[in-house]
Amino acid sequence: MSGFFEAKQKYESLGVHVEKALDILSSKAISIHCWQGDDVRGFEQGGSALSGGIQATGNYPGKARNPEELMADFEKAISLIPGKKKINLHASYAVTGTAVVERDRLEPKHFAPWVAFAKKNRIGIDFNPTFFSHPRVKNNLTLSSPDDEVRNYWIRHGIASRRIAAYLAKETGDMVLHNIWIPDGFKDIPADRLGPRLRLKDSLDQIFEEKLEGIIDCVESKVFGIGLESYTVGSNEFYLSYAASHPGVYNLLDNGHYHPTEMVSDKIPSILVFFDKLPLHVTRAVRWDSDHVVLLDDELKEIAKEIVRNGALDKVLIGLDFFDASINRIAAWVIGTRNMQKALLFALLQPAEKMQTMQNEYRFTELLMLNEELKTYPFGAIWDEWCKREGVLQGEAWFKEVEQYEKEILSRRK
Ligand code: RNT
Ligand code: ZN
Repeated sequence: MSGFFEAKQKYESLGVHVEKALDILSSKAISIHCWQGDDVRGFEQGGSALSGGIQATGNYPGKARNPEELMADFEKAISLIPGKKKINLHASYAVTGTAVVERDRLEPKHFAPWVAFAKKNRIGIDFNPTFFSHPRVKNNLTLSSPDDEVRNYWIRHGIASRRIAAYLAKETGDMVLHNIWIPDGFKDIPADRLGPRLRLKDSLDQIFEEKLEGIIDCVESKVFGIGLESYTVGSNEFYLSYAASHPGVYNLLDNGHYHPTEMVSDKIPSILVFFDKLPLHVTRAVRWDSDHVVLLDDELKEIAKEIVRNGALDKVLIGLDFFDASINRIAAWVIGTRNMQKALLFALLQPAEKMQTMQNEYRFTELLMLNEELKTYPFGAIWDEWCKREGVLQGEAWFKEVEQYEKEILSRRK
């Protein structure tokens, strides 16, 4: 006996509909980023050194070195992850064979193998243009560059990427989130803070000009990057204002991209007041935007609660964004994704209405009490049951499979 029935009764005595919670959880897709599998290197000429103010630290052996390896590793990971999944790709993961293809010349055909992969695994795709780790990034500037040649190159990359995203949508029959993040910024105090932002606005306007079917456009802000500590062109105010004034463009929240005491969980309901979609990059920042593997910590639970209790599971597009190169990368995917799902389940098992009533009736003591009591409710038994129903290994049993895979496959990669 797993204790599921007792656990279910306990939640039901609070008015929580457990079966409904499990059904909802099964239908919510989590977009898993391909770039945890190879430390954000991509496939261009065997992979590029990561730049743009982000860093994957560590040197754990066995990272994927080519499309075949990355696809195999990803398949291994998703076989251990319950529920609905998508794969999130970057343009730098184009499959071009031996040909060197400039980023502004990328075409849908370079992603045909990913379409086949998605169809085979019955998952959707999300897509990102790659504005970093490339010689055409001059002085850490792309879409805001004062150099027209540089700026136009990256505008063309953005345009090409949206067309690829539309192709992926058509092929998979699923909406594709197209997310623009650029590294642009300065290490030291800039002489001009407005000019780069005016140029970025103009670049975005050009990129978004073409009307395309099947894609959801979004822009991702940031507070600072490594080596770009003093100024970020695409700041929070910039992109939120851009999205608010450009219907069809949404503002993506990455919870590693704010000051440490600013909480994305509190930003979610603010944005939901004004937007019908809200894309997320869920990550874990340790002292800086370090992109550690997502844990089932208080903020993750709070993020999930804000999605669930506001009835926003269809509006909030959950994507993951972490890259730890110091541990087994398949385990990183499995741990991080399962934690996101655990947080959603934890939220789905809350008597949300009851608690909202307590707030509205000023019963704050009772609310605090219930919040704390819920923390020791038999959540694990419900989670295990869901894993069982989804046909994936429960508890820590999945790790044996990763160890086996490491022994047989990853350890042979040199
Ligand atoms: C960087 C952003 C961005 C990247 C990925 C690889 O700070 O979070 O989303 O992590 O696109
Ligand atoms: Zn991100």
